[in-house]
Amino acid sequence: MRTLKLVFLVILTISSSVFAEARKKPLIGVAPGYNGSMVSTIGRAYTDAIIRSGGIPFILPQVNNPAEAEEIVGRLDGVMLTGGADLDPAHYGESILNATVEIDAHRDTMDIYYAEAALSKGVPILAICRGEQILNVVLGGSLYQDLPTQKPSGIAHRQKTDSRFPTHSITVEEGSLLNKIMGETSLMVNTSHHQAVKTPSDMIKVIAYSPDGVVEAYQSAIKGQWILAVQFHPEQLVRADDNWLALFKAFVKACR
Ligand SMILES: [Mn+2]
Repeated sequence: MRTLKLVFLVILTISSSVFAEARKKPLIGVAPGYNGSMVSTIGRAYTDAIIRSGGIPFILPQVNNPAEAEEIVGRLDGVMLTGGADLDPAHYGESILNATVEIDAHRDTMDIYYAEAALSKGVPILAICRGEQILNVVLGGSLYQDLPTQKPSGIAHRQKTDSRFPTHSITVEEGSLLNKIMGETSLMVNTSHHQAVKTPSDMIKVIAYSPDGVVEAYQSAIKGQWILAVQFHPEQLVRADDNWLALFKAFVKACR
């Protein structure tokens, strides 16, 4: 009888720890911006979206070299690259086009370390706005430096209205990751970007455009790593429209 009790206890302990492991929320690195080179800042909307979707956000610290970024990402289940200033065009072999290009060299360095670490570790990546742009550049693509002069159109890609609400449409490729997640081939999105993908990297597959032909989303062209990159700001849209939670939930699920 005592042996039976003991066996039962052992089974109970093992199974409960197995289930606890399965329930563990994924830990997701979130790339912040910087106020100088000593202070990190992150918009709450990014971390809220991860929390609401069942993940635990971890604000990526400033590091001194790629090895430190690799070590940190090695402990994480996913990486989210976020919005911010323009990229230095030197990263895709161009010089600064005009005075509208406002770069942040320190942020470029940190984002490139973390993007490369996330690619080498193969963890799921959700790249938003500037994150979408820098990931394309890290993978060998290029950008429009100043969208209004290099690709003028009737669409203002820097909306002046509340970022929680959409202002332009996008067409989404049937069968793409974004189509599967949102269940639509046409979506209304917000827009707050100065730059955009010009030459897509060979490693990515563009899956959404705005009506004026600007790249608004892409996924990995190679099977194996979960990558979704969007030019719009779902972390703001989700504050007003719960439907957008599906995007973050799909990311968090991929990170499990
Ligand atoms: Mn746009």
